[in-house]
Amino acid sequence: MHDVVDLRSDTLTLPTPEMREAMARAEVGDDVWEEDPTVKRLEAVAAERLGKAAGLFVASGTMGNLVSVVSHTRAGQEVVLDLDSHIFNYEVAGSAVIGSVQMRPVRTARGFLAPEQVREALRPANIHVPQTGLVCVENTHNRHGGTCCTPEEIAAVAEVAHGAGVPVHLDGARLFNAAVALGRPASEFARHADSVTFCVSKGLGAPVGSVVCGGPEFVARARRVRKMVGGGMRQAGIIAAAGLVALERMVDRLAEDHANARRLAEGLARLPGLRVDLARVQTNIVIVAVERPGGPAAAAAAAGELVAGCAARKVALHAIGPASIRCVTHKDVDAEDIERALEALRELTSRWQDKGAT
Ligand code: TLP
Repeated sequence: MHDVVDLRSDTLTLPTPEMREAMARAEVGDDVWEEDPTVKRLEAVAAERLGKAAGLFVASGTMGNLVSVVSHTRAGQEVVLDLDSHIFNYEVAGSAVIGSVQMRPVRTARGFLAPEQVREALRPANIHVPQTGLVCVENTHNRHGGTCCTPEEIAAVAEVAHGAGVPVHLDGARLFNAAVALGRPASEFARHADSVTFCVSKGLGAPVGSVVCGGPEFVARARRVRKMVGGGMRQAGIIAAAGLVALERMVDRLAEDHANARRLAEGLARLPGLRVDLARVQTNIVIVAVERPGGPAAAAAAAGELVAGCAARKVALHAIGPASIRCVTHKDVDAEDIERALEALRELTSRWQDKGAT
């Protein structure tokens, strides 16, 4: 049980005592000179887990995706990706600013491009059109509620992209959630992608950082781009040490977060005025739609009231749309906390019973 039940994001997880100890003891050097042994170890362990030749420690998932896009593409090329993807929506258009690439967002049913959609989006060799430089896939998918795609689905997309000589980048910020949920090693998801970013700072609990993995030439290019965007960190072993603990100790326990998300989703689905698509609750994210008679404005007002009412009860939620709330479970939310969150929402929505709950 925690003072505040913080369901806003798994980025809010705090480092474990073991991480803090590893940070205090970390052997360090200047990582721009490639002399930090702890960073090198994290990069090697990460690459091995993903079955890739090399890894690169970066400051964030956003930086990992940015250096990947820029390393794979040339200015003026186009990047094919899902309309709801994190790269397209929440990375401040960094790839457009730094990489001078154009995004080609495609609307998908579950957040995952189908091979036919990739085939349709690939540009022909025509003097008028931009050339396709990269295809991006996100797993688990954030805006679609932590849904997973299988290694086979990634393979099918990659087959089309590679057939046209186009590389594939996997935004695997929460790749280990997908691996645990589907019971498949992370390397199976990574196998068909040319590069993968995953975060140690989300459900895995480290305070800072992500690792980009790929082939040696790609990682050498990505290292230069990381330096260009100011991501060359010096004695970064201090934070990489926590990343190693995250990778070595925190992966299997993600199953607890998934069980808590399911408990929360099932409880929320029973409350009046709330709709949860239980089939989409596959990992640690629950998306709740607020539905009220009176249309979108009434639903948005009700969602705002719920978030504020929960905050007053020390339950922190995050609105991701006018009438849509996201709850993310993580290591600092336990089963008792889930009950407290449900209790707060039960109390708040019970007022709607007599007002024609949908
Ligand atoms: N997502 C954050 C916010 O930016 C929305 C969150 O709270 O979920 N890819 C995916 C799929 C992500 O969900 C995120 C973070 C990132 C990349 C970026 O990672 P950071 O925050 O480390 O830059």
